[in-house]
Amino acid sequence: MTQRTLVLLKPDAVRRHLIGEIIGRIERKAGWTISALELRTLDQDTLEQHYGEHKGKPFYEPLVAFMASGPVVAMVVEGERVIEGVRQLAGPTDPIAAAPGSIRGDYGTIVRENLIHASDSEESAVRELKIFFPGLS
Ligand code: IDP
Repeated sequence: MTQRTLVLLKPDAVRRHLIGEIIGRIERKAGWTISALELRTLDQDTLEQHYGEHKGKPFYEPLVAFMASGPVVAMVVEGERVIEGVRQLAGPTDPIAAAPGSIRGDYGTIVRENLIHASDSEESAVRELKIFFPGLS
């Protein structure tokens, strides 16, 4: 089942010089391809669209401020079961609960600054890819 997913390497990953490490892990999974990649500072409108489901939650405003605090790497990754697969590579939202070997488990300690976003379903992937890469066919 070939799929496409949206991956964001968050501002903490860029600031900590971890993007090569994280991209390398994704690239080395057999058959997965990075088909678009861009370093970009996100504006409020994009972040509101992307994280709209969390609006009103206590972590929403600090999350948006953090996500706008520096550039992110936005990527389209394609391949076999890539939506589930990148979520597995990332690990759970809380990096302390994430297993060693996962990206969040290896590099994170703070729930907000958890290095990576990856679409969590086919429906989210379609919605998020339209926000970040509207030109994709
Ligand atoms: P996910 O990124 O693992 O899919 P979501 O629940 O969609 O997790 O939350 C989006 C992002 O919001 C998380 O990746 C994290 O950066 C932040 N976040 C989620 N829950 C909390 C929290 O309880 N405190 C602070 N930040 C949070």
